[in-house]
Amino acid sequence: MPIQHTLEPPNAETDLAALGPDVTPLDQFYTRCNFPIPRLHSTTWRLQLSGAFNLPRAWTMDELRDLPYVERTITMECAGNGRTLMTPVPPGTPWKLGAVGTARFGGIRLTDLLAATGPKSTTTELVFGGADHGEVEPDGEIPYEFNLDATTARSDGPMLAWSMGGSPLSPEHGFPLRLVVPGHYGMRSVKWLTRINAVDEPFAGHFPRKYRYRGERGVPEGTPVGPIRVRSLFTSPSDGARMATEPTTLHGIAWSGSGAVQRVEVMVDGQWMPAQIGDPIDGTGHVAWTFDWIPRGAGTHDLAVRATDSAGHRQPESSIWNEGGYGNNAVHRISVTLDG
Ligand SMILES: Nc1nc2c(c(=O)[nH]1)N[C@H]1C(S)=C(S)[C@@H](COP(=O)(O)O)O[C@H]1N2
Ligand SMILES: [Mo]
Repeated sequence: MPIQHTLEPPNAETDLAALGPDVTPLDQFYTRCNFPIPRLHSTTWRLQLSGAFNLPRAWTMDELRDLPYVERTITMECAGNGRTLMTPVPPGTPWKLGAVGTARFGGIRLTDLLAATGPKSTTTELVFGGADHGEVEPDGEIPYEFNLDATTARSDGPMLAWSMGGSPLSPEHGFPLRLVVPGHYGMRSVKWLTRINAVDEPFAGHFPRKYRYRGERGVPEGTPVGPIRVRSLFTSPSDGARMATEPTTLHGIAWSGSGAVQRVEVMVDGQWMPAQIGDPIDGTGHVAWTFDWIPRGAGTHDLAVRATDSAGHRQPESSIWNEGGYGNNAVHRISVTLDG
């Protein structure tokens, strides 16, 4: 069952055993809500385009459905995933490692909507607005809003999705329409989308100001949190498992926002060895991996897994701290006890 952090608004993460090898079961998919869920009706709902569009107007769901339908399998991960493994633990939702999931999204390409509405050539960013709102420090009452640079917005990846796993989006995942930006941490994938504003200067709203790397060794101060950092996880066995002393297959998943996963290595008995990786299961090079382990003997064994992506990024050996607790992609370590 998912691990519930708060009920109102719902924030819950997935048990690692429910991740992989393919899509995440919908009822287990992690949920991250900053504010109460807005209850929207698809008949009265509109997507209002404003700012520097040639055709700034409101779209109904039926009008959006006239654009070419696409379906894509996409891995989403919250930027705070793994926060509680940093020392000291930064403030924020106390995610362990299950704020990640893979789903089949259905809807339209953002670029097709932009082709139909023509943001002016001066547009540098699009600001996506959700119908949810609430009180934050120090800004007071604000809606959820996040920006996306115009180049990424016009690329083939981002989707406006109305379905997930073949069903209409559920209220907690953004009904009736959300943005999904593959390869970027989840905060950019605005749920309950009702507004897109085309602007020609950097958007300085609360959330893009908050989601920055601050105080992280080796990263320029204030770098916006962006692409998902390469990461791998054990999905079975789970940390602390007790098993028989016999050959066993270790299972897991690996993904990256800046290139396909190229290599997964498992450490047993203090030595890194290659795991078998399967075909990519989504458009961002997410894979399932296995490792056939022949244990040396009974007792407690420390295991670790790390991935390398096609851009050459490899997971760090241990967590690298920052103020917000974002982007922690340290090597995943578990220990299992084999009965003698
Ligand atoms: N409107 C709105 N969109 C949002 C959020 C939110 O609070 N409000 N949370 C964001 C964050 S931080 C993440 S990680 C993802 C989570 O999407 P999910 O709940 O469908 O898994 O939604 C993003 N989009
Ligand atoms: Mo997030």
